[in-house]
Amino acid sequence: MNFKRVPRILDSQELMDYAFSRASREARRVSAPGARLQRVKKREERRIIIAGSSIRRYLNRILMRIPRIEELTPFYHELIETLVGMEKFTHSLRSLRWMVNKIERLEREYARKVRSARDEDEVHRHRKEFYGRLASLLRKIEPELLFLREARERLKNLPNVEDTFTVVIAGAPNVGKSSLLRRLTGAEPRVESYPFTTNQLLLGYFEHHHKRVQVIDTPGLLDRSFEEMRREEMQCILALKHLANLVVFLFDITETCGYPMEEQLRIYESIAQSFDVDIIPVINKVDLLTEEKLREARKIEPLDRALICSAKEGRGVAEIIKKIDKAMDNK
Ligand SMILES: Nc1nc2c(ncn2[C@@H]2O[C@H](COP(=O)(O)OP(=O)(O)O)[C@@H](O)[C@H]2O)c(=O)[nH]1
Ligand SMILES: [Mg+2]
Repeated sequence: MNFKRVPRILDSQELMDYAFSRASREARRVSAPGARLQRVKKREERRIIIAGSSIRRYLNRILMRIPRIEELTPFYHELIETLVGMEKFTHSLRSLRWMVNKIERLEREYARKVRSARDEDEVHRHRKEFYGRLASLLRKIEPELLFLREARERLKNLPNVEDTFTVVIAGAPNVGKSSLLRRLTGAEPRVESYPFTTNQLLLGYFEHHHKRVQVIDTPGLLDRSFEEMRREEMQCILALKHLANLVVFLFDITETCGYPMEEQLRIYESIAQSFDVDIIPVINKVDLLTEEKLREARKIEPLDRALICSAKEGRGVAEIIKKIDKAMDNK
């Protein structure tokens, strides 16, 4: 899934300049034997074909390099819907396809007219008329071209995620999400930007029983309750739910993260309500905990069934992997 490969989208004027100047350049090289009229015809026919086909080729390149809508995962589908609107997007692509066919027909029609013209004046008249019709066709798709130009800008920096079993780590800031990600995947995460926000996604991978697992940490995204979010931001965040097969939600009952349990539980609720996958609650920083404190915390739902771990020391991480493995089997 990559919009970076889509070439810069030219507007109708730029497209015409490009096509007409190529056509003149190439037509000058035409040298046909025989009578002057034959030569003029050959040259003008060439101009028509080069002008039309260079526009068609350019539009086809765009169409080919834009990721296929039918192959988009629900995650990207949702992001495109939020960022540019899926309906307008598919409409614009349809217009481009229509334009390619239309130009091809026009090209053939006018090439034929030029070939059967009776004198030079007629040849030039047909060629000029073709240019005029081509220009007005291109002006017709100007709104679609401008829309696609803007869409490309917005979509070229979408995060690169894999379509594989995905665990999203959530929880308040400083509870240990990034530490756990590093523990699980044994590496520094890859960083990807996330649209509409200044936030990033951190991605890591591990293999368990020959199955590949993608682990995502979402600093600044899934670490607060959703009440205070802007609409677009919210929608982008909700796109994450299409990505997640499982959520690991970290609690820090020592509250050294700076967020009281009340707030942490509120964030948990937000996520439980908007993600329809299993959430594994995990109490982190167990190395700082007394038995007493842990017993006390266990009285609150969902901590009663939480796993315990220390992302710092590695304790309990194997149990989290076991749970992930079980969730993969049930998928
Ligand atoms: N004592 C202890 N500290 C931890 C543990 N996990 C994370 N930390 C510390 O908590 C702070 C925040 O961790 P980080 O992984 O950046 O949290 P995030 O903001 O949720 O990604 C860092 O100083 C970590 O070293 C743990 O299990 N035990
Ligand atoms: Mg972090």
